[in-house]
Amino acid sequence: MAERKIKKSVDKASLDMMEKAARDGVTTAFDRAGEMSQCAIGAAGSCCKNCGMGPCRVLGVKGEEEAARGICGATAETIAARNFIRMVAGGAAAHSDHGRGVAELFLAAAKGKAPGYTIRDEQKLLQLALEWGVEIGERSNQEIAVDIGEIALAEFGKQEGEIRFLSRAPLKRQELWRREGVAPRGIDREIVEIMHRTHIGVDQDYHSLLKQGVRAAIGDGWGGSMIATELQDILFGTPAPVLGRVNLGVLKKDEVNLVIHGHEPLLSEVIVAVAQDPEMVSLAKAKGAKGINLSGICCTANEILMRHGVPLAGNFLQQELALVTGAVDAMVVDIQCIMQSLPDIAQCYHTKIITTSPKARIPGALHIEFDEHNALEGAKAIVRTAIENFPNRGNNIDIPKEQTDMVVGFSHETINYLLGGLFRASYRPLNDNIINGRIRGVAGVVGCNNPRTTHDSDHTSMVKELIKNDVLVIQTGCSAMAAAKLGLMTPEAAAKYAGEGLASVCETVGIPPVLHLGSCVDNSRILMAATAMVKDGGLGDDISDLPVAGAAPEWMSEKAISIGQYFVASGVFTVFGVTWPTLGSDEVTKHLFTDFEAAYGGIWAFEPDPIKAAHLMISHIDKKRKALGIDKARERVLYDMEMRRELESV
Ligand code: SF4
Ligand code: MSK
Repeated sequence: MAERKIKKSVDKASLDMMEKAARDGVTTAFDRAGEMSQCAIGAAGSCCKNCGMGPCRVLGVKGEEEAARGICGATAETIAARNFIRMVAGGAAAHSDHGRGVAELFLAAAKGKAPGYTIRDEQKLLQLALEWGVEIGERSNQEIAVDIGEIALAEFGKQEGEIRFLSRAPLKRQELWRREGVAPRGIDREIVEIMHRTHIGVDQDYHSLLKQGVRAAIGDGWGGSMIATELQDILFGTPAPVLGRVNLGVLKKDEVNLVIHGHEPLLSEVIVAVAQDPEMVSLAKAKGAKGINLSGICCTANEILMRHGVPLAGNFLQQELALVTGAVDAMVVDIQCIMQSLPDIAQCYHTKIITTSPKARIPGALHIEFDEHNALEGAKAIVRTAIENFPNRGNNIDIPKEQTDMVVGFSHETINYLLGGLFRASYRPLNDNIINGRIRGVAGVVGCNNPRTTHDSDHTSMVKELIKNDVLVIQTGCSAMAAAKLGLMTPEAAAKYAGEGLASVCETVGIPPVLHLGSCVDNSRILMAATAMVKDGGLGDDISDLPVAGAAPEWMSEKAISIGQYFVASGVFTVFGVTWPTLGSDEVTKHLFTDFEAAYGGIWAFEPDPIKAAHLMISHIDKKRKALGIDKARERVLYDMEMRRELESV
């Protein structure tokens, strides 16, 4: 086995389970990453396999011959740009098909065809009705919701005009998108157009290809993902602050452990209710367990954590390790980020792997298909399967002790309320504290784990560096879980890790210095938070004027590329770590890293060192502060009693 040059993880629970996996003869992604040498040509975006004449490799690396063009004549620029926007298409499709699934369930629920689902956030339903021009009058919530569901579904297949949520963006941003020709017409259309343009012999100008990538990514962030977030909030409730816990220590030795994994919380919402059903709890007790313990992995977990406080067992690279504990009686998965190795690993223990989506089948897994018309029965069958498997546990059980408290549930609405209060909900206090320099800026740190770098290390190093420098951090996805494991999502973390200015604001408002905003599709909440900051005034008139930055230090999925691209297209400086998929073309890389700023006000950057990357973000934030004329304010952040009293009154 090849020796890894990096540490596998900074998380003790994960390291302990890797050791147990080795003792048990189980191979995980950490081992496979060590064994699998990475193809430098593919990693740089210089391998094209878009037709049967190829694959064509067009990058010269040590020991490799350089070919200037593919057989069809495609240049290194064309190939890198095509590969890059195909990643955007993959990511945008994943988020958006999730959004479509939510819209379909939403419509079925509104029509009374999905028993067990109801409207939980009436206020948000009515707000959306007003926004979309849906008649409210004397109509019932169900009638209004039918119209909303139909409009939402139509957004995916729309052929002309613009997707509706673009009108949420600052006016200047909307004008920019129209001027640049990147306002998406329909969510699906822009994704399909990427697949068309990147077919052999179609679009062969990297500028034009990358522009279509921008258009499809905007359709993800301001379209498919935003629809998913909005409709999930209406259907399942908008998250509000709730206590949670994270890490493998949340698994329980004496209870039935059912782990929920994936991204689409449609069925999991019902599983949460069923697991509390006295009939199910009695059944668990009859099988010798003390109860039923739900926990989660990846973003379905983030969803049910934010809404119900269900604990997180771990992030992407901990999915296999959860099984290695020997204590998971069933793992139910829906879509995205699910490793095909799970059923094989499950065979070494007693775990049942249950797939539920017709779009995500895995050989060796038990399939209990999600049926929105009968979700309750499906959820009961899943919970029962876990319970009945409890007595089959062997003796080879080792649950790590590690688990950390966290406060989660910072939806855009919650931040608004916490900062401004019930009667004057606004982002004004945040803007004021940015203007007076107590908060230097805001950073969105998101994305995956990647075993090509040390698990959780880049996330936590970057986040600590940012908050130490008075940058408020907002997070989603697996990155949020990494920070939470270190204890960064508790109010106490402000005094321990944050700079004096940020800490003083956090202590006054009672928030952690690192806010958990939810799942991958909830990156749309970050877009809404940035827009609210612009609309509250004092920080320019576009997202690109704000002292904000984005990052995905341990990214691996195509979804992360799509998210990064819509951050950039929305005017945000965005830095990725680990690897960068266009390094095979200097021109394409320069276009993304430099030229994009003139067009979109946001740019990409690549920096695998998380501390250096944090300082790129801080420099960008300082550049924006200077442009706004608020850079001087930072110099007087020395607190006398008067300033503290002023802060208390904010
Ligand atoms: Fe090679 Fe062109 Fe075919 Fe790509 S599309 S595999 S570069 S011949
Ligand atoms: S789950 S896309 S590994 S964040 Fe959303 Fe984590 Fe990345 Fe999947």
